[in-house]
Amino acid sequence: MKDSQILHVGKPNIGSREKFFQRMNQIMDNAWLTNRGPFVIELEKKIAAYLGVRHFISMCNGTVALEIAIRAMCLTGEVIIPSLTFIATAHALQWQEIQPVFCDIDPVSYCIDPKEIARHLTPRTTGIIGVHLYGRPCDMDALRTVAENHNLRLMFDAAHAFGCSYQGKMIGGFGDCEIFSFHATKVFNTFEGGGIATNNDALAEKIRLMQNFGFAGYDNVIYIGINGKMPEISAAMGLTNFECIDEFIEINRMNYQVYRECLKNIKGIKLMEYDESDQCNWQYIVAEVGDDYPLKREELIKKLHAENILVRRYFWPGCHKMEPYRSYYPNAGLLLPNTEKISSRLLVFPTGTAVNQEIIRRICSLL
Ligand code: T4K
Repeated sequence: MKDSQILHVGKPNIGSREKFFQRMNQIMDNAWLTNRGPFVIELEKKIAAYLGVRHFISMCNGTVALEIAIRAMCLTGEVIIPSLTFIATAHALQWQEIQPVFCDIDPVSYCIDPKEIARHLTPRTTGIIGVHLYGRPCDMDALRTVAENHNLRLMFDAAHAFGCSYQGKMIGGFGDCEIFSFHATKVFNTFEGGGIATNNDALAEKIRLMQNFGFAGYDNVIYIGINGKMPEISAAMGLTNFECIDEFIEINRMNYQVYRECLKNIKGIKLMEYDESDQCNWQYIVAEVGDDYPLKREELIKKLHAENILVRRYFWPGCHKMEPYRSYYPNAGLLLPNTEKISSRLLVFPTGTAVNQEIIRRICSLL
């Protein structure tokens, strides 16, 4: 079986090769490969304008963006996050010896449930990281109220939410800052990459310094820093793909509609809905496999994989059941009933430019 015949979740969307190769040549001519070259600067400007934020600082990936944002915001002690997320959200804290405290999700939005946060607060709590899971926004108003009431900092892991909005405002401008991932599997990719969006000038300045080892000019280091820089080649890919972002999102939207139409009469398969009154990127096709479906989820996965349809279980079993958290907090699941139930049912299907109507109809007919 050739890999091209396998249907992956997360197959990259790739814009014009010609334009990308032109930019690659330009990089060679410039002999400027990294350290805030012209393509990085251009991409940052374009993304800041797209998100409607004062600052967008590109990064080498979303995980380092999270780590730097967490450090720049002086989060310490304990930070409340949902357990239903990619493991990077938790690891970015633990890597810095900050304890991720897992909070349950709302069963409809799959995002952190603001009503559940209070029970997790301790004198060591310093912040909340909401995750816009699958690009669907958290309940920002409720989260802001909880954060303000308890004097906590609030940031968002918006790794899935590039191109999405909340009540008409682009995601990127909420909380103290929001981080994005531009990994190959995302609706918009820079091979590897990501960034931090913020409207806070002082925070942006600190993030820029930390991303470059803490250098504030030649030979002058004023913070602990790391190397979080995006190279020019990634920015060239970003600029190329950014020219097609509307097209990629439109393809995702049409794919979603075909899935919706084909799945609507399949008992036991419930497709996750998006709020169409806001802008969505439609990047994840997520369904819950219910008890009334004739197969258990794992049996269904086996059958689909046998047909080379590599559906995924993002984000089963929840971070609290992965190491080291499973060992550190063996009873965390007791306060996470929605996370446990929903993660055991989720199934993510292929979408993006790699599929078309015919492929989607075939997948659904197998179901
Ligand atoms: N926060 C959240 C909420 C996130 O979801 C993520 C990343 C992050 C933070 C961290 O951002 P980064 O540091 O990654 O920028 C994949 C991605 O690697 C990861 O970026 C993403 N979330 C996560 C949801 O998915 P894996 O371990 O599932 O990747 P893998 O290798 O199994 O690939 C996924 C599928 O994509 C495969 O079926 C094959 C296909 N694929 C992948 C690549 C890289 C391709 O077809 N072509 C490719 O080039 O994590």
